Amino acid sequence: MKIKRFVDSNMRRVLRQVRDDQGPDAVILSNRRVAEGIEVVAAIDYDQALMQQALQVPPVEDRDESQRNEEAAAGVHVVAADLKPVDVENDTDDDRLVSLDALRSEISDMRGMIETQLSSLNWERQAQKNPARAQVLRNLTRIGIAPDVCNLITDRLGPISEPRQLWRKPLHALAEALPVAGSRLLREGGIAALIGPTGVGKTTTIAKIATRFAMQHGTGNIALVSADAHRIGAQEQLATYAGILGVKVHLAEDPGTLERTLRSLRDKKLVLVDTEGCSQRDRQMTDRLAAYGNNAERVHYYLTLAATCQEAGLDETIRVFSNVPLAGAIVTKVDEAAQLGCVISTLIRHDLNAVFFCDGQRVPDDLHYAEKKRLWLINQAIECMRSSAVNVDDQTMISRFGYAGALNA
Ligand SMILES: Nc1nc2c(ncn2[C@@H]2O[C@H](COP(=O)(O)OP(=O)(O)O)[C@@H](O)[C@H]2O)c(=O)[nH]1
Ligand SMILES: [Mg+2]
Repeated sequence: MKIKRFVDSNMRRVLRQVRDDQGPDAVILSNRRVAEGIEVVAAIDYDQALMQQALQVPPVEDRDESQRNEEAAAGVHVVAADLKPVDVENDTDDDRLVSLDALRSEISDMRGMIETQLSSLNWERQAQKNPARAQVLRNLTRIGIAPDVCNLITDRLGPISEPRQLWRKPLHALAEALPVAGSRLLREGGIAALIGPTGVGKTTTIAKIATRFAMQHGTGNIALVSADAHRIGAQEQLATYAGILGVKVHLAEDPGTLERTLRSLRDKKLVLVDTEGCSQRDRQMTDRLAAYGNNAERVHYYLTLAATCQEAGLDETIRVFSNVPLAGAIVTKVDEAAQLGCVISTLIRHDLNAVFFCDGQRVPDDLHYAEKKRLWLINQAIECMRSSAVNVDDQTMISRFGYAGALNA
């Protein structure tokens, strides 16, 4: 005889555990309420006479009818015990909450199962109806493009007449959909502030832009401003780059000082403002930046996004900085990203113009005009896919594109 103890917060689940573990011939020897929920002791290869003799317990017929029904429904035999059925009358509120929670989670499990099955059917139907479209969605998913953007791109494609278009057409459509803008910053100058979370490469990019500009217009026309009031290290980093270039760094610790500083620098062709690198969750910082935006001088704000970031992080950065008027985005760390689909999807979804792409730490070589590098970025995305050997299986496609929205209606 093999005896085992089972515990769960829910009677039906604990009985299911017994049946799964010990099979239909399992017998229940006892049940009782314990701190973790309901405890059931069950056995297989059971000798009834021997056990009853040992326990001196009433036979199974003496027990509550509903209890017997529940056990019968679960497919287990109860032969003996100090069996006390769950006492609904005397249940405490806590007990009822536990069973309500259990019921809710069971309903949610069932709903999940139905959704998965409908999604699977839905995806199969789509794939049968339009196999080329399904393959294009799979290809775009392999480079990390988000489902909403995949759908947007496939909706723009005409009919696909030969297999090689399964890659070519969507990649061209993706490059076309990528919002980019030319920047006059390097040619004509202006006042530019780089904003974004800590560590994305703002200071490094300022050094790249300043160096490029200096190569064409000389260093006398450039000023660098540090609006990073809190981190000495950040100011030092900018000062180091400024020292190499031979230009001065001006400190502006609050909006008032910044405005005065910018006014005093009116004769400079290019003024680059390095802002505080704080967490993108820091609302105070973006409010301060928005206040900078109110000053009389015309400051162009560029949101700096690291291509290494996950999509949720990129979306959150854009949302948090949405109270600052943006002139465009600078995408850094293209060289380090495992997948470029995230940043490409984010730019398309928010219709945010990329102005520069950066693909390394070298100043100024690794700074590129986004306008001229759309196809290059898409090619880089393909390279990332090849080197990371991403596998997009049916399950991924079902969960991304087969979702049975009807259930939510
Ligand atoms: N690989 C790579 N590293 C970069 C790039 N841009 C910046 N970095 C590095 O990222 C780190 C943080 O850069 P930093 O300019 O200090 O970021 P900030 O906090 O936004 O000012 C530094 O080690 C930079 O050298 C890039 O395009 N590619
Ligand atoms: Mg910095």
